[in-house]
Amino acid sequence: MAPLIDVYIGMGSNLHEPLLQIKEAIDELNAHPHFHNVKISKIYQSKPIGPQDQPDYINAAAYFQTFLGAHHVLDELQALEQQHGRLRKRHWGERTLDLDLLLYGNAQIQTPRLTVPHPFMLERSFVLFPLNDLANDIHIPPQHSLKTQIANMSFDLSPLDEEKNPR
Ligand code: A4P
Ligand code: MG
Repeated sequence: MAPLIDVYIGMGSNLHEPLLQIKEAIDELNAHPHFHNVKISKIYQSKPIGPQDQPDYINAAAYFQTFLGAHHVLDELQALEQQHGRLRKRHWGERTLDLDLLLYGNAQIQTPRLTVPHPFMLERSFVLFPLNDLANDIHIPPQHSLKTQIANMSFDLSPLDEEKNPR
């Protein structure tokens, strides 16, 4: 039987009521038949990385376990993005819902469709601080630790108020 794999994903939105997009995505992850033991980070607001003439982002991270293969997980995440009518106007530009597969167990994957760990995660505070809410002993293959990576990173996110946070 396929092993149960620990998966971490990043979530981002900066169009069409971003907070609502993220909350709905959280509900969809929780309801997903192949995603087990779902946990969600705090929800943050962040300044855009990339083009600056776009709205601020809402970001969060999620953990779940799955028996699905990595490409199958990507299919499921892209299907959720599509359900949110995902618009992709430009590279690193505004979007209704972006779900990035950050870590799939300890795997290193490089195929035309999928690069894991996600290629830009190491330098992105809006990815690493939410991940740190989920677990602080995360290993980022091949040789990074989340703890060391965030030690020298400035905390430039704004956590949303508790009442806006789902959990
Ligand atoms: N793909 C390859 N590897 C992966 C992976 N690990 N996870 C492929 C997800 N997809 C992966 O994705 C393009 C293709 O990448 C997919 O078809 C998949 O097969 P995309 O999300 O449509 O790409 P994109 O939008 O053109 O660019 P990119 O580089 O993925 O954008 P990012 O990196 O997702 O960055 N600022 C703040 N503050 N917060 C944000 O959330 N997000 C972005 C987008 C820019 N600035 C931001 C934020
Ligand atoms: Mg993406």
